[in-house]
Amino acid sequence: MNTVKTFTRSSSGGNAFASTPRIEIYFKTWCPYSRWALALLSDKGISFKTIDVTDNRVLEAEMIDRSGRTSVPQIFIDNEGIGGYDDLKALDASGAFDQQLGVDTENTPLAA
Ligand SMILES: N[C@@H](CCC(=O)N[C@@H](CS)C(=O)NCC(=O)O)C(=O)O
Repeated sequence: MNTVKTFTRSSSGGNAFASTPRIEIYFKTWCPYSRWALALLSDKGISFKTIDVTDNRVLEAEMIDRSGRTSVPQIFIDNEGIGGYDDLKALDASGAFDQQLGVDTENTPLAA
């Protein structure tokens, strides 16, 4: 549920269809935490939905309703709120985010 089929690289080096999580981010243009979160997501090379709540009270209310928080950014993975930039950064640092994205982080060196 809440996943999209996408063509992605598999860890074996071939190509395979895999389910990637649906990522959404509510943000404000002037907020540095929002910019850092957007940059982190962009660096992953994944597609994600951006929701600009800078001057949009309706969408901001939706964000608060869904997340229970008033600060931006608010990030959702498969409809589940994970929090803001600090939370995304921690998830990424732990390797769990890449795992959810199906990214190979092993960096196995090539045999000589
Ligand atoms: N720890 C949060 C900090 C986010 C934050 O402080 N955002 C500011 C704007 S840059 C904000 O929304 N402040 C208003 C509030 O906290 O309600 C994160 O990493 O996302």
